[in-house]
This record gives sequence, C-alpha cells and structure tokens, in this order.
Amino acid sequence: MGKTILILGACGQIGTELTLALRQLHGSDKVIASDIREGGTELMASGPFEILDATDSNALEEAVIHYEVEEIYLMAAMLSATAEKFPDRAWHLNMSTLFNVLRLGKERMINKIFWPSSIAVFGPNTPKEDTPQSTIMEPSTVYGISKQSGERWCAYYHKKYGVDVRSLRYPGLISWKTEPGGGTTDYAVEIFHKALKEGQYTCFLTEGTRLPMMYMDDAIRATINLMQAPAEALSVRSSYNLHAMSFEPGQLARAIQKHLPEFEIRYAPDERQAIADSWPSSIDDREARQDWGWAPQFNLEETTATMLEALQRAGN
Ligand code: VAH
Repeated sequence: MGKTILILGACGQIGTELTLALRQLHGSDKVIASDIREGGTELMASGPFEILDATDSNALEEAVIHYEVEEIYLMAAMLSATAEKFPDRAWHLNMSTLFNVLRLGKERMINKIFWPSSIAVFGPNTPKEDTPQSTIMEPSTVYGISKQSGERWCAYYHKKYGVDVRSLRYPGLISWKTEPGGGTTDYAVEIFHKALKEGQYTCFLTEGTRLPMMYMDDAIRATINLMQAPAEALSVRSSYNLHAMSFEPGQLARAIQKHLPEFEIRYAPDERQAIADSWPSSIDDREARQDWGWAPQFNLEETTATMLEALQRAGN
C-alpha cells in the first residue's frame, strides 16, 4: 500500500471534509479514515475506513503499523459546549489522544502530525479585537484549557524531540455535509437548516455576539497548505492564529434574509452565551500569512450563498 495518511475522528464536522479533500489530493487508498463509529454515506463510500478508538494506544499503534501510516490528522475531540457537561471525559479524550499520537512521533513511527486547536484557547481577559498570536490566554472552558495545554505539549514535543507537529486555532466553522458537533458556534450551521426547513430559528446566542468564523472550504485549504509548507518556514509550533471573517448572529440572519426574505430569527441565549462571551471577536493571523501564505476566500455573503445552494441541492 505504501505510506498512508490516517485520520482520527474522520466522521466529525472537520474530519469528514478533510478526509474527502485528502483523498482527492493523495488518492483514496492512501487515506485511512477512522472513528469510533461509522460516518455518513459519502465518507464511507470514498475509501478505506476502520473503527478505531484513538484513546487506545495499542490499537492506534497496530493501525499505524498495519497501514504503514506516515502522517496522522488527529481530529477527534469533545467540543466546548459538550465538554462543559462532561469535563472529565472531555479532558481524557482531548489529551490522551494527543499524547498517544505525539508518542508515535517521538518514536519516529510517523513523521508528521496535524492537531487542531481553537480560538477557545483565549479567555475573558484576552484582547478581543485582532487578538495576537502571543497574548494573555486564560481560557475559562474545559475545552479551551485542553487546547491551551495541547498547544504547549505540541511545542514541547517539537522542541525536545523534533516531532513535526503542526496546528491551527480554528474559528467557528460553517459547513453543510455534517451536523454540528456540540460546539458554541453551532448556531451558524443550525440556522441554515432551520431557515430552509422551518423558515425560522431560535438562536442560543444574543444578536450582537460577534465571533470569528470561517467557511469549511477555507479551513480545509488552510490545513492542507500548512501541512505542505516546508518545515523551515514555520515559526509557530504551538498553533497558528487563523482568521477569515467575524460576524454576529444578527448579521448572519440578514445575509440569509437576502435569499429567504420570510426567514425569521428569535434570540434565547443559554449557557453557551458565557462561553462565547469569553472568546475574541476577531483574530490577527499575520504569522500564518507571512509563514505559509494564508489567505481566506469566503466572506459572509459567499458563505451564505454557498450554504443555502448546497443544502437546497442536497434536498434539505
Ligand atoms: C466550538 N466549533 O464551538 C468549536 C470551535 C471556536 C469554536 O472550537 O467548540
């Protein structure tokens, strides 16, 4: 089979689209998708799949040897809102999987790792606008603490053991191929499904909650560009800031109403409002732009049009 790529958490929101994109780039048989349960029809039909629990170090090592894996994308994680309900399970999942994969890098069983971080690493006293790469980081969520700790471990394994691990601080991601996965930014996905199916949506954040967001195609392209960049070009080995756009639920609703004039939105903030309030409103990603040429392609209007067209085409 020759050297392959292993995706852990391939059935999640990012994992699904990352798997399909990597298969297009490298060939289906070169990309092994894995998760604790099977994924959607398109993903399962697109190439080799394995049920694999990334917290199980032995099972992971067996898969790496069996498939001659040389790169791992670790996309398995418990996201912000769900992690607040199950803090112990979230910490175990998010950290044990990272340690399992970093060990394989340290032992040179694999030679490149991607691990996702998030704007959740920032906290209430982080500068909210144009948040810099290096700044105050006191995350107030279990998910954010796990991502901040994970970033430090990635930088440590790179410096101490020469592990080529690369990471991005994803903003809220918007996509149509998979259901949202327990995050605080899920409203920006749910709203499209509800607008088409019911003509209305009750948003769990307030109208003016401005957050950094990105269309999934941009996030996938950033991930692949980072992984293809020459190692010597990378000045950041914790996790790169990454920015495309910022918007509020009210702005997103108005963008949708340009296509669906009858669409109505209501606001009923819940426990996720406190999480969103602890995060930045916009991100300074100059290091990503300078080191490996990052540039977003989707703004709010393009994202809205693309989401509605894709969901209508998919029969939603
Ligand atoms: C979440 N979608 O809401 C994730 C993301 C920046 C937010 O990390 O938890």
